[in-house]
Amino acid sequence: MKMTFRWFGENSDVVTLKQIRQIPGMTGLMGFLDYKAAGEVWTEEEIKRYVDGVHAAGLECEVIESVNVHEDIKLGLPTRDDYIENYRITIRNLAKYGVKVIVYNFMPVFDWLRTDLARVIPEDGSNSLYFDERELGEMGPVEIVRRTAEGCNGFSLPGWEPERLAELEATLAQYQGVTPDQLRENYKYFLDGIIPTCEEVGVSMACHPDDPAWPIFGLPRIAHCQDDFDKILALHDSPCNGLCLCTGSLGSNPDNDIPAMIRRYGAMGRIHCLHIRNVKQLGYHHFREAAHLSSAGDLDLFEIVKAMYETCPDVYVRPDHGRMIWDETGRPGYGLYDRALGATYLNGLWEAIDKMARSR
Ligand code: CS2
Ligand code: MN
Repeated sequence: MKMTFRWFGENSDVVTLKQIRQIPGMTGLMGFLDYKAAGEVWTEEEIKRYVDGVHAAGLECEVIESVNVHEDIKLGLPTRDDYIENYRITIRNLAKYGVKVIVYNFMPVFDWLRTDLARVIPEDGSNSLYFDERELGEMGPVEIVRRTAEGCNGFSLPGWEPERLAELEATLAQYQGVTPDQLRENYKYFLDGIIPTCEEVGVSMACHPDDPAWPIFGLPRIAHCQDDFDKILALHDSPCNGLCLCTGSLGSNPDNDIPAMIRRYGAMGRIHCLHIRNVKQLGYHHFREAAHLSSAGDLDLFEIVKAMYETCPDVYVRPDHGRMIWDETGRPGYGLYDRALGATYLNGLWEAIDKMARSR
């Protein structure tokens, strides 16, 4: 397990590399250039600047997140070939600076979606990201986007680039009538276009699940359960076509057996990284994000780490979102303290599982 942290870059994150480096056991980042629009080439110069800064802080940068896929690719529009070519150039550029895994998603329009970015947890006064589908129905997509933009304390959130959101209604209209099978066909076209490049330069693609783990606003979503992942991996059969197994995203749906999924895809060599966090179920399609500790939510983190230990022990991991605790202010979901506690807890589970396995 290589413990990493999401960092948004020095102009965009209040958390510093020095702070990240001081978290026990932290080896590197899952890095991110948050100002890049979907479809743009990530140039060598900007990648070099980012990676050099990370290395200078004593951290690795072998995983990059959110190289976002342009909607034209997901929609299968004629312009997709240009965007796929840009994606290939970005893969090559990232590989030149030591990147081994790229985390992306194939969700139409939105990255993760919540109805409240700072819902107070009554038991202890901390707050966390929260979702209640009934609120979503009342708000509609445009209102939820406005609220998310207002609630994020002036920070950008992954996948919520302003230029994409400006065109929200038009983009939503383009998806009218697009079926899950059509989306999958477009996904295959994308993978067929990029995976040979990945194989050539030694980069693995890691598909992040839909979050929450079901369709929203009538949009097709094809990455939120085992059946979906089986289909995605079959779209282009290569070790470079893999997964970012996010326990919190998948865990929003209690039907997903996450340890079993880790075992299945870990044994196949198709998990390239994990995002680990806990979820507290509050009702049907209603949950909040919880502290990592198993007893704080509904996921069994011990079983999750054990499944990882047994099937994909060398994988990159990061604590996913955290709560806001100890009066910290910052980007919702991406504060320092709770994510650092999460990393420490995961390292503790790992040490215990490892020592127990060795002492047998
Ligand atoms: C991540 C996603 O931080 C997060 O919530 O789980 O934003 C993830 O990085 C993207 O979906 C990948 O494109
Ligand atoms: Mn995640």
